Amino acid sequence: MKRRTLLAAAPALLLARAARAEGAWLEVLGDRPAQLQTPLEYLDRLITPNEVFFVRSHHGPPRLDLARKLVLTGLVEKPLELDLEAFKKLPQTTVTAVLQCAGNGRALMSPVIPGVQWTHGAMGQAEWKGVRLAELLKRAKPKPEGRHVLLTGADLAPKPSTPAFLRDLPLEKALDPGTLIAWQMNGEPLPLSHGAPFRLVVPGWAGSYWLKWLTHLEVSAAEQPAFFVQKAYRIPREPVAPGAKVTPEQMVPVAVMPVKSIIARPASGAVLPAGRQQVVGVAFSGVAAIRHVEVSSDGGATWRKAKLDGKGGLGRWQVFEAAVDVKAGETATVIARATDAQGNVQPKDAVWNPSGYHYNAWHSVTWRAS
Ligand SMILES: Nc1nc2c(c(=O)[nH]1)N[C@H]1C(S)=C(S)[C@@H](COP(=O)(O)O)O[C@H]1N2
Ligand SMILES: [Mo]
Repeated sequence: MKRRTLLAAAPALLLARAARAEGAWLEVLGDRPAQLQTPLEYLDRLITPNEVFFVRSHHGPPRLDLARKLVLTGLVEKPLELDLEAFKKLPQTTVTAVLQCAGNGRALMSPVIPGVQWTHGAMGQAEWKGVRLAELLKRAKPKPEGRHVLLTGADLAPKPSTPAFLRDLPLEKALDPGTLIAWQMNGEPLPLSHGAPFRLVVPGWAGSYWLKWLTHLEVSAAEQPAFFVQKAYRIPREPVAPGAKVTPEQMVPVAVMPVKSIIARPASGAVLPAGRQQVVGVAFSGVAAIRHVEVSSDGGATWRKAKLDGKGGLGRWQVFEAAVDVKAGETATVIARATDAQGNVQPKDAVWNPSGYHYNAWHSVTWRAS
């Protein structure tokens, strides 16, 4: 029996463990805690299966505790405390959205930047189900001074000197009808690695806002003062030269994801039969829906539109497809370039920044026809 078939016959829990432990479907970029990347070949479809969905965290998961409560306090008239059962009784909403780490593509920036060396696979799209954060806030009734929602998860820093992963969501984005507290991912209860029992879903914004293992939301007048808001996940407002000094005042939070597309297949370096090949990938923008994706076979001199599949929307990816003909013995290099409905065009080169965030340069693949 092939290993895939063997795994398919195993109970779900075993399957998840086997897939992760062997790294057969997720590329291991780090361990203690695990940093797992989705292989490029899976980024050719509207929904990324849970078993191959990238995993990233700073301190690793807490223990699985499905009885852990969700608390909403701070500047509110009526604090809330809910367990999963009570949470499931609130009005449920489903949102399809891209979760992408701000550091996706860091490995492709030059000069080299320290940090997890993600190439393309620190992103995935899932159908998230849960309760709108706006719905919870409506019940809790924020006081007029409330401007931020401070976020705490159950994952602990490994030692007291390491900062905890505390984050902040501006109240305006918390009230956005797309912002959810999810307990389901692709029709299944959230896996522990993706935040069980509760995680935040913030369509259009980078993964650092999608807090996992969520335990505490606190409405506050001031922004979260913690390390991971004030020092990390920031980018210079204006581009800076590598090595240049950047003052804290020049930095702004990494939030909205810029327009981007990547090609999932053919795989670069492949030798394929001569004739027609379909170039397939995904495209999205945190600003607006995708307007179109174009491909070029001549280094960007001329472009033609690819076909788009799936529903468009802010922070939601669509699959694109374009046929490319290559004669025997020739080598093809195909570039993809996405444009969103606000007119933002994916750039040839990404803007280098000290932490390697928001990489969105043109992606190309090269194959030879035999
Ligand atoms: N509690 C908690 N939530 C977290 C993190 C973390 O370290 N702790 N990492 C964030 C980052 S940086 C990313 S990119 C996403 C990754 O989500 P995933 O592992 O479900 O793909 O989770 C976010 N939520
Ligand atoms: Mo991230």
